[in-house]
Amino acid sequence: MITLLDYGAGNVRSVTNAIERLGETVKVALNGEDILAAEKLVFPGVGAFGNMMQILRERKFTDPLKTYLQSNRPFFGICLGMQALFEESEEAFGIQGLGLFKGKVVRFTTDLAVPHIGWNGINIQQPATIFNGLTGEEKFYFVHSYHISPEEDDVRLTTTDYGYEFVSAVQRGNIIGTQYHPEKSGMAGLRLLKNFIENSKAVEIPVSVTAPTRLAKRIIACLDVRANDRGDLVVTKGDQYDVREEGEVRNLGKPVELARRYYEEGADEITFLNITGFRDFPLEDMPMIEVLKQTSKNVFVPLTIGGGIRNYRDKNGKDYSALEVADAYFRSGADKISIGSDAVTIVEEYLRAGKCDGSSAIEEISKVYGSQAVVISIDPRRVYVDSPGSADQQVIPTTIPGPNGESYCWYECTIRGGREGRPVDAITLAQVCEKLGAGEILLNCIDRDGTNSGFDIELINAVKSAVTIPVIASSGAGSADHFLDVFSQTEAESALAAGIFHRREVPIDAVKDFLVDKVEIRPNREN
Ligand code: 1PR
Repeated sequence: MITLLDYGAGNVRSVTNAIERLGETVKVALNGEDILAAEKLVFPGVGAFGNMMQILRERKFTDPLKTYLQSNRPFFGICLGMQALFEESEEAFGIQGLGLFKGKVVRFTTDLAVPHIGWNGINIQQPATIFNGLTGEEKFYFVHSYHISPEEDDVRLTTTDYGYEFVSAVQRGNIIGTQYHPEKSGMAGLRLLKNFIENSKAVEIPVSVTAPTRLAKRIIACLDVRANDRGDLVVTKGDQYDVREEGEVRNLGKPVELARRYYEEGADEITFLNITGFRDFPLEDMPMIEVLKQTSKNVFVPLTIGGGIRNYRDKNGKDYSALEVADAYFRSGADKISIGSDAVTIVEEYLRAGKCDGSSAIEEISKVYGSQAVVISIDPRRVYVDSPGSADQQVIPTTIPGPNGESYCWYECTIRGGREGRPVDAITLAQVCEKLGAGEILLNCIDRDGTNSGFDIELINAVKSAVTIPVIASSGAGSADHFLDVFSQTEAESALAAGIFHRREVPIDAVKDFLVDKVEIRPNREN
């Protein structure tokens, strides 16, 4: 039996699912006695260091945890669960960690996008049974803005490169911590967990330090989900956001089945968008929560969910915060939430008031779950203008002339699934959202959506160069070449597609086969 430390703000469902998939049972530690009684303890952490330590203290978990760790019984700390083992973190000055390891947690200082999100490699620094059965060449899923900086060299288990080399896992005796998420790292991650569960004593994988590791460009499958006219929840797909064909909502499959197929074909991430979320309330729309729960049982890569994440008042006058909606999604298996329409409203308010007060959904959710868990989904549409000065918005030159030969444009943000245009432009929206604490931009493009005509490279370059957080290029993929275009002509960290995957026009594994040796990717299929 594995004891799982759930302090309330992490996605423990994925870890539980992964452990159960490996045939082991999970008991959640509800109090200090449960921690002290554990035989093997897993501590998954997602969120923010200060919030985590505060909850651990409030629940009186810290002393039992220290006692457990000192007894050298098997412990696996994941991400924040590893960072907690250190003395302190730059993420929360003045708040003490558990202090088992000397050193602190520091913010990335690199020109690359922060958070460091995606699949990166490891260089193994000391022999460890945890890597039995692996080659050391695998990539694992990372998502963090802070990394550990241990003072003692002998605890370094693996290192990873992102702008510079940092320690990505530690080990001392039976205590192991990884910055990467084994529960989100496909078969390689499951193997790590299996070795931990079985307390594997077989051959130890030797030290393998090859070349600097490289972050892979991610290929993301997106599933737009809504109820069709008969009330069945289906994956649909729009043509410039129009999801109806001959009056009927297009039905391209069942969400849970499709997500599993994409995982097996090698998707690096799966995104679900509840496309009627702007009008429905997710906590009443339980099918989406169920979709997440079911998907996370079989899909061991990151899951993002969007649609309807905002403050809400139900018909009885009861108020729910966007944070509560996000809580429900995280607890159902989501790793990131994506905010669309509400982000536009938040940014408009910010621009009007000239400041933020910490109460927006972006600020509240990123404070609890960390900025890496907050994606902003932008649904922009081109507006052509004659000259840079003819609009108040951020205007860019374009090589694709407008209907009247215009050679400039700006990107109008929309809400309610593209139904309503707003005066704020996509570049400004991305910049303000980053300031408020968003960790990633999902950059759609209504003009390209469903057209198979390729990504809007000009839009992606304009937004990517205006922010320091990762950008997901979306809309328009029609061939494997389009992925090469977006990765060679922009700095986008990942590319998302829907239609070509749903229709099997170009499956994910075909995209990856095409990109091998041209772009750094995670090549493995998951079956
Ligand atoms: O506004 O917070 O409730 O979130 C609603 C979410 O639903 C937003 O993220 C918005 O992008 C999405 N959405 C709303 N209506 C539609 C629609 O299509 N009618 N889907 C919609 C947007 C966009 C993409 C799509 C790519 C790739 N889908 O993510 O998957 O364009 O498509 P392609 O490869 O086939 O070209 P809120």
